[in-house]
Amino acid sequence: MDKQAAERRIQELRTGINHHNYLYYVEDRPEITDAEYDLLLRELQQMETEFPELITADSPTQRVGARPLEKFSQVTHRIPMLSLENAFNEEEMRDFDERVKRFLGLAAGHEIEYVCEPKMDGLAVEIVYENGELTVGTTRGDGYVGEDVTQNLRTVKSIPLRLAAPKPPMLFEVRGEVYLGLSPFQKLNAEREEAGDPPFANPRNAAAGSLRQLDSRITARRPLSIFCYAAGAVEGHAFASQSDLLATIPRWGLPVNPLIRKVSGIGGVLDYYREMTEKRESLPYEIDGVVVKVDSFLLQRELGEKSRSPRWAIAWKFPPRQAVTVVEDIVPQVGRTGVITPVAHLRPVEVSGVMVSRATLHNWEEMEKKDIRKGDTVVVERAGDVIPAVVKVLAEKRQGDEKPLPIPESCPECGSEVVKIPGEVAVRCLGLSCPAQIRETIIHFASRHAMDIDGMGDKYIEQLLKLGLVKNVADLYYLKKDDFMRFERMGDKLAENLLNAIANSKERELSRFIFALGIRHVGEHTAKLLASAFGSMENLERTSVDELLSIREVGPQVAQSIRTFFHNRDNIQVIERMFEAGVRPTVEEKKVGGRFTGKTFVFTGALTRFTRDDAKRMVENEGGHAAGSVSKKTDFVVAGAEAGSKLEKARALGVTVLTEDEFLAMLEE
Ligand code: 3B9
Repeated sequence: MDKQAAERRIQELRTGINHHNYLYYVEDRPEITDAEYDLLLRELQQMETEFPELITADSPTQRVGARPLEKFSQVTHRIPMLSLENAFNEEEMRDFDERVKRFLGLAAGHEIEYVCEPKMDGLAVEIVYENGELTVGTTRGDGYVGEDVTQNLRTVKSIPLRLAAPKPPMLFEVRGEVYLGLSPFQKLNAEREEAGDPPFANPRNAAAGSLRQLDSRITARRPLSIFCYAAGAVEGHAFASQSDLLATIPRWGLPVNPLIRKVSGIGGVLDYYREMTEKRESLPYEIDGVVVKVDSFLLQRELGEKSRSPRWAIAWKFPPRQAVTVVEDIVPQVGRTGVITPVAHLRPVEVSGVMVSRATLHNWEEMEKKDIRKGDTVVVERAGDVIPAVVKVLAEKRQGDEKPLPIPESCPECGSEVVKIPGEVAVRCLGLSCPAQIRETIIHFASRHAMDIDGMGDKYIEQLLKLGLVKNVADLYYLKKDDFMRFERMGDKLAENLLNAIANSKERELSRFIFALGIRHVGEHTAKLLASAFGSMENLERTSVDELLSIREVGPQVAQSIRTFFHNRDNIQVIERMFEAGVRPTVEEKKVGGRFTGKTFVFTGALTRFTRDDAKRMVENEGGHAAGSVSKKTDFVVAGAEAGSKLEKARALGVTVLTEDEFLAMLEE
């Protein structure tokens, strides 16, 4: 290819990639699959290797910095990044509304226009665009001086390296919250525990830790996101109001939380707060309150600032999801990879509507640092995790007979040697045939996100092991009806259902199969990467460390772990036996030309004809997208019984509402 043709193709690729990035991160309705996106990026990378003189700083390939920094340099914010005053109840919120009106000389009955925003529990940052190009990114710091984390912010995929505006302003400083979603947070912590690194206490700390990495390659591996909510210095454009700002910046390619709404008066604020309190439980990220801002910038200017916070905004915090209870016991629990975790058995207590009776203490180092002992009275928190955590001990409640749990000298399940690897926090059982590890491996294999063997719960797996009917995952595929009939309380129908569920799992996607194997450091995401890069088990089994390392996002630790797994003859044999029993992992080919291409669905209410996971799969198989909340961009809302606010919103926006049967009929057309 000559240079001119290369230049054209490179430009085309960059425009395309930026467009798909925008559809994915700002509009939340991708039109191509991850694999197709990867292909575009790889072609661009290839071309830039061939024509290095054509590389520019805003090329989508230039997100990860060349080398780690020694330290972050300090940057003074042109306009201070203020903090927010807090309100903790309705009364304090009403006081705020009255203060605003009094200050502005408005009648008590006047209804101020407010913009209500979810308060993301993340890390405030500022990103500077000069003539449309991202030049500097900083943390908030103390509000006046922050740290230059440009290299790291560039790795956040939802942050555009160039504004999408045709005529971008000369200077645009945008502010927002960088956060880590709940599911990436849980995944990250699971990986860290497996690797023997201390887990993060909450998504906020994980986001902060990720953004403060001197090596941006580490940040790049953490799927951070951003929602923007304010501007700093702006030259060459004027915004009239907060709602004007928030309507404009998505058009420039910057993500804004779709739950933000303009409301009238304190009544509107109260409704919004109540709605978010409910929504909070089902959001894919943590919020810790709502932020209420006077919409008009004219009024904002009139109100001005107090010493560190504006008079025109307030954060109405949610009550913390904490409760006080007693640690009745601390029990060591052996996981799939042999890591032994201390788990607190608690006197059951309700934490904002959910009964909690167990809490993970993560590891001995954590437990000793917090000095948690059997018998202690503790504060438990249900934070960004399904598993509650112990926040702290109420030392003043000690009687004197509380006992710490020492590191076990041998595995509590198999008696094998236990090691604590220096530099790691994990305590591991070294037993190769530890029944706990085998049990957890099989439970993982059958679980919903792995082979999804419907109905095959922990209890059945424990019975299969106890009766000696299975010794590894391959044995599942050789079970007969009579084997199940040996269980207590087992009927014909149930046994047949279980056998069918096992048989149905034979044709799961390759990525699920790879994930199900439980290879250390290979989570769902890595399994998907491997499946699309190798396309078959045979290829994956034969691969080299170098070949693995050529995959973006696969580091040395992961590559080595995969090689070690397939180097083990027992593992290969187990896989072979599954294939002999008819297990045929399928290679996923999402349809681009599917009947739902470009369409967004939202499922709400009680579904009876299929599960939410099934629905998502059906939509994605047809090239569509299943979203969590209703917006202007939603094409269809499928409503089950007792559908609530989402259905209302759909009606208000004029979105087509379908019954479950109507949805299924669309698939058959
Ligand atoms: C001077 C959400 C958070 C948040 C502000 C937030 C934290 C802080 C803030 C940002 N979540 N919103 N908003 N959703 N966690 C309101 C404090 N704003 C500023 O820092 C700021 C500071 C300004 C403007 C914005 O100067 C002005 C310029 C023009 C008119 C008035 C003031």
